[in-house]
Amino acid sequence: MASSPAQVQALLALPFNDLIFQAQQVHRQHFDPNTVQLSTLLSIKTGKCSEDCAYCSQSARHETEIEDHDLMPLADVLTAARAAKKSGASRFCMGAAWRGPKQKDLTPVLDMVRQVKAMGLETCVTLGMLKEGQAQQLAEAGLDYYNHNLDTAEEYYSNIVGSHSYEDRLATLNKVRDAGINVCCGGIVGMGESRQQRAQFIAELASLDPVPESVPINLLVRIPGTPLDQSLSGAEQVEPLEFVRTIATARIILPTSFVRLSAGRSEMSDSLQALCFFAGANSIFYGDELLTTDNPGVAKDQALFEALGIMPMNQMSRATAATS
Ligand code: SAM
Ligand code: DTB
Ligand code: SF4
Repeated sequence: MASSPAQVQALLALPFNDLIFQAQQVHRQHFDPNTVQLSTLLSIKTGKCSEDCAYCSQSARHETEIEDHDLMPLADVLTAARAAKKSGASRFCMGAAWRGPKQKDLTPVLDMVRQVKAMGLETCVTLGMLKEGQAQQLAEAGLDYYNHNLDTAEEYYSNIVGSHSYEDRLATLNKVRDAGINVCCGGIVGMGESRQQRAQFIAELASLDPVPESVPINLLVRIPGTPLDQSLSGAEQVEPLEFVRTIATARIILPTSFVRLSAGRSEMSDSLQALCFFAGANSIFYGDELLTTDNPGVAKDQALFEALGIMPMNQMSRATAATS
């Protein structure tokens, strides 16, 4: 649903109960309210990135405490994918800290996509900006989703990233779409943006045509050594209820998209996560790690699903397959 930033901002400002009620109604029109999609992440190439994204631990320009590594061997990726499948994930997302892949980088990733898909998992990669023809190669390898975030409102983007532009991000998203790959595109809340800019950001996501099938909403993980950790030091974190409002608003504005409660879950209570699911989040990153930071472990998430009566999406489809 294309909406103006003003309309989105009016939703964000509704009385909390009205907003959550509306989000839950929209959610129930399009999805099973007790089903959550699980994606497991693997950082297949970590650190030494040429870009200067102010939130990111992997920029070569920031002094952070991460363990850099070059592209992982295929066998190690497949071992991780097998474990993800065994734990109940339905999608395996491979992330590489590149401005964009060179052909010599892309060729081994195509093999990873083919072989992970052959295991019966959906595949997703996030490799940075794509050049002409690269999305087509990924599509031919059978890639299901490409993750490339707009991250924040266009007007705020240059406060966060200087080494590439918002237009560059849109150009890659267009290539992905034209190649027939599903789009995973969202952003980060809590980078010092205003509520008005959060509204603009959601309106910009909704103006993509067609809208992204998957929308990750990350809560900024403040990583020591990153410029944002320094500039926000002493500043309050985003109010938890403001984060829930953002999820609910994304659900209403993007009624048919999976809204993923993404980075930041390790610092959230079970109650806050439950509120996010009630507000319409229906996807998470599932596994012990995100790219370079912690995620709640599998056992913790399984206990939360049990407490909330949530059914992981792939288990549902397995159950359906078993009875048909
Ligand atoms: N290099 C590729 C790119 O920039 O698209 C792929 C990897 S990048 C790390 C993927 C996304 O992770 C970013 O667009 C951002 O939304 C999210 N992310 C990275 N660091 C984060 C942090 N500290 N807190 C929250 N989200 C983060
Ligand atoms: C997305 O929107 N969030 C994921 C995924 N896409 C690649 C990454 C979150 C990274 C959080 C910080 C880290 O672990 O380095
Ligand atoms: Fe590089 Fe992506 Fe991190 Fe930006 S977000 S520094 S492009 S890995």
